[in-house]
Amino acid sequence: MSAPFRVEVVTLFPRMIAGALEFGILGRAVSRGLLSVATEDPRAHTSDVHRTVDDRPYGGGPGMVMKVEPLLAAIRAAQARLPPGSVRVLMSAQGEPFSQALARQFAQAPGLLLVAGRYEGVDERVAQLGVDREVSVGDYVLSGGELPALTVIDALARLLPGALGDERSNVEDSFTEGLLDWPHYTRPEVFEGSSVPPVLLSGDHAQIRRWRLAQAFTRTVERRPELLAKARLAPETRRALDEFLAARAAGEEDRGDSR
Ligand code: 9D3
Repeated sequence: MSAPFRVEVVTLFPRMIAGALEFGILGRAVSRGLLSVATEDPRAHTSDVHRTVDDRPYGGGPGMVMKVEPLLAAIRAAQARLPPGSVRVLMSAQGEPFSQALARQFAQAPGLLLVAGRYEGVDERVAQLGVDREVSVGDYVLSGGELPALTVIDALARLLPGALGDERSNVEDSFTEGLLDWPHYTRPEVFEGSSVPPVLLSGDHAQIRRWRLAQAFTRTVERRPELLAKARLAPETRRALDEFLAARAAGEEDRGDSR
């Protein structure tokens, strides 16, 4: 058995990280030895009686800024436990957008160090001296970098060989990667007057595959058209999409805006 993928998280709230690692696929990846996550608390790298990790911003203004010394010391302590060449990432609303492509990149690295900030921000010298890149999980305001760090860990863990148990999940994903999912149903067949699409009960697996693909195409075109351009599709899926789009474009005049 190979060594686990190692992640270090620098955080003032280590229990936020530890708690999330108990559950689901993440929990199983850890208990199976595929993933190992450790934390380093900057507060352990203070020397004053108050264990100060924040201070007032130069230039004034509201809020506090995370001090550079405890944060850099924590980063260096965590880095020392990781293999050389591990990627160091500051979770930051100013960072590049996180994506499946970045998750794939990180999963290929020897190890990963994630820095989660709190307060109004971290001293810019942490970004300059302590990390290799900055990553955001989306354009909304959170209270700190812990949930973003967990988002990265979760996406990465799913890519580790053996993490999903059923490896088909990742293989099947690869056919429609970058598209929105099709609708899912389970029993009962009718619920409050709403029925399961008959094709799913037909037992005709070729038909079911076609229906699901068409649903994925329709939803993606209608909800997230920008995804289509960068979707990494298998050649057969790409061909089916081109046919779908051609048919849709041809049908557009009679259909108008009523869809
Ligand atoms: C504009 C003034 N501040 C908002 C009241 C800026 C701000 C400070 C600290 C915004 C967010 C945060 C804490 N956020 C993160 O550490 C964070 C984050 C996020 O908020 N959104 C998306 N991705 C990330 S990664 C880290």
